Amino acid sequence: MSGIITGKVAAGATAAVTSAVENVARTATSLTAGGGFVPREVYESSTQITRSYYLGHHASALNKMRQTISNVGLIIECRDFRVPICSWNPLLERSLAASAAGERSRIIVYTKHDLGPPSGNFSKETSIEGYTNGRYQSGKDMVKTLKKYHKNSYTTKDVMFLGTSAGARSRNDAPNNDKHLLESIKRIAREADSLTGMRAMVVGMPNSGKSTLLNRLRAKGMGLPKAAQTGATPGVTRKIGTPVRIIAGESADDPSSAGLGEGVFIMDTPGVFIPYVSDPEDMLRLALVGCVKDGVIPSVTVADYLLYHLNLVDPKLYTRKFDLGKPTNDVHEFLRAVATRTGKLRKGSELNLENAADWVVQAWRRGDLGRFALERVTEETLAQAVEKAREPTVSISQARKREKEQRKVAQQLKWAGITAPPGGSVA
Ligand SMILES: Nc1nc2c(ncn2[C@@H]2O[C@H](COP(=O)(O)OP(=O)(O)OP(=O)(O)O)[C@@H](O)[C@H]2O)c(=O)[nH]1
Ligand SMILES: [Mg+2]
Repeated sequence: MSGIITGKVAAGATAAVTSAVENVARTATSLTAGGGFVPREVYESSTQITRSYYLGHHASALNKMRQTISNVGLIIECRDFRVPICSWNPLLERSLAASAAGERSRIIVYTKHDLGPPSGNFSKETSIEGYTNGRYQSGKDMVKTLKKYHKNSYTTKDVMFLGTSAGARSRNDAPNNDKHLLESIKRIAREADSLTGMRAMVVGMPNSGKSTLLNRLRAKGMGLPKAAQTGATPGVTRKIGTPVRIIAGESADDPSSAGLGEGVFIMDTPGVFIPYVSDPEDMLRLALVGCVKDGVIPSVTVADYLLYHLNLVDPKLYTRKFDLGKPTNDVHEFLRAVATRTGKLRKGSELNLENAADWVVQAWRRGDLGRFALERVTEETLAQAVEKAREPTVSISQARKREKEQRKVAQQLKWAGITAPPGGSVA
């Protein structure tokens, strides 16, 4: 199958990517030569970065979901609040939207809100440069823009922002919207008005928090224990789950249950990735949040992308923590400091930069190195994403062929003394 990557492809790209990172780091260091620190304004992603993580079980899960969908009245789609645009999977949406009765109802849940930018006035976060100088969007602004945007959709019945209290800094910060979400699901079930109740399916990209959401709804709605396995790596759920009840059926003792039939059941599904990610920076974003299995993109490259953001948000987030006298754009200098501080050593006391890279990425994912989103949501960026999704799905082999041709053109331009724009060789 052309759309499915193998470990070999990922491994083959590793050497090229590492050397690309070295190039970026060298260029960036020279920027600081004049004195004050200048962060990289643009991330020059290598075009050699693996651009897919569409695995065999993603394709077969999607097929099974298509077969099961006719019984499903509601899709609950999870997206990661830190990457609200690139964690949208248009393929999933296109495959599951239609029903015999027309477009199927949908609720969009932005998960991991607690790991995204702060919504309120928190002294610690508001002293962060990236928020005061407007370079990074506040959580409040992101929520407002996304809510307004989804209001225009006929099938999107609700938009919710959820976080877990584990990462929360205040009550506002991890909005406990489970109750609101259950109310919304009940409303849709009543509209469906089926004697047998309603079936909902929770879908989304890998590791976006689908199983966690199912467990939360079951706990809140039925007071029942965890039904789905969860975990910090993508690919924990491999099969479509059996429907589990999250809302009780109609009962004569409870007038508020009228119209719910047998109640509401929800099915967990495996995360499904996009067949091909055209923008290499999107692939880095998805790798950094943990939607792509660690190792598909070399950890040093992912750490370099994190460093790029840390420098733009506020270098203080890491300089103090890792005893670096001054900020740096050089990922190796950064990782040497991380390795020294955290004791990531190889035999013979040599610093282990790969382990340091893994460690620092995990620290950011836990919310220990600043909380910020990797994309800005505006009417323009949202419209661009919709435009991009309209492009026909390209298979990996088609995309590789296209890139090869574009690289050839870029090389010819270079020989002719014409410089192509950074990243310009990729469609
Ligand atoms: N901080 C925080 N962590 C979350 C949130 N939701 C989920 N997680 C964590 O994210 C990780 C992935 O959660 P899962 O529910 O397993 O994700 P999934 O979408 O089912 O993943 P796959 O089945 O692998 O596709 C777990 O470590 C969860 O604890 C959230 O809102 N905030
Ligand atoms: Mg899961």
